[in-house]
Amino acid sequence: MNRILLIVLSLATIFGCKSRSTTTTVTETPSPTTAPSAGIPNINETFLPQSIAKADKKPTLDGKGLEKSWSRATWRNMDQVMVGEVPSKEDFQGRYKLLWDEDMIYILAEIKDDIIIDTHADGLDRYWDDDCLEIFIDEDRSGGIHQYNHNAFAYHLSLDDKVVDIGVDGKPQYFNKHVKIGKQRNKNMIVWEVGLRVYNDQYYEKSKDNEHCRVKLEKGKQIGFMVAYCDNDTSVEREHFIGDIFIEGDDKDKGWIDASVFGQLNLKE
Ligand SMILES: [Ca+2]
Ligand SMILES: [Ca+2]
Ligand SMILES: [Ca+2]
Ligand SMILES: [Ca+2]
Repeated sequence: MNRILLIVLSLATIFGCKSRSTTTTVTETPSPTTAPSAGIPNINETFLPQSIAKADKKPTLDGKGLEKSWSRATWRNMDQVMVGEVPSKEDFQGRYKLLWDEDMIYILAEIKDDIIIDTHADGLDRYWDDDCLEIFIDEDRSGGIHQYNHNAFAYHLSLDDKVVDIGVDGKPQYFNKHVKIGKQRNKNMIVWEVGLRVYNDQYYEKSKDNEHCRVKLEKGKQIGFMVAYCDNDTSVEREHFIGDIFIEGDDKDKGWIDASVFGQLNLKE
C-alpha cells in the first residue's frame, strides 16, 4: 500500500468516514490486468457462514418472493448498526434471504422504513444519503481493500433502481447491468427481489466487454457478502446504516473500503 493511500485511509478512519468523499485524489489505480491490492486478508470470522440453497427454478424478479425455492431459504436479520443510533422498530426493520444458481445470487430483502425518500436528483450525488439497499460482494472471498478497484463491489440500489459503486477512477458510476431488480412497495414496506451477476476482480468498466469476468457459480464456492440499508428520514446525512454483519471497533463503516469485514456465503445444493 503506498504512503499517500495509507494517509487517506488513516484520515478516513480518524473522521469516521463520514465525509465519504469521492473526490479524493486517486493515488492507486490498479490495472485491469493485474491482481488487486487485496492487502492482508483479515476475514470476519465473527459470524458463522451462511449456507445458501440452490434455486430449483429461476425466481421471477417481481418483488413478490412467491417462488417455492424461497421457502427453502432462511431469513437473516439486518440489525447490526454501522452508522447512527439503534433505530426503533417503527424507524427501521430489515431482513433478507438468499438463493443461487449458476447464473446469479438472488436476494429477497424486506425493508420497513417509516419515511422513504430520495432527495438527490442526481443518482451519483451522495447516493448513500438517500434510502438505498447496499449489497457487498467479494467473489473470491479474498478480503482486503476494494475502494478503487474491483477486488469486491459495494452496490447501492437506489429507489429508482439505479446501481452505484465507485469505479477504478475513484468516481461513482452506474453498474446497472450487474443487478437485475424487481421491487414492490406497499406504504412503508419495500420488498426487493434481485438477481446479482457475479464478477471477479478483473472486471474493468472501461473494457468493451466484461463477460469473461462473469463467474459461473458452483456448489462449494465461498463468497464474501453482506447486506445493509442506508436509512435517511429527511436529515442532511443518512441517519442509520444498518446491516447483517457485526463489525468490530468504533468505526464500523468499513465495508465500502475493506472487504475483510464482510460475512461469508457457502453455496450448497
Ligand atoms: Ca418472485
Ligand atoms: Ca427510517
Ligand atoms: Ca476479492
Ligand atoms: Ca428512510
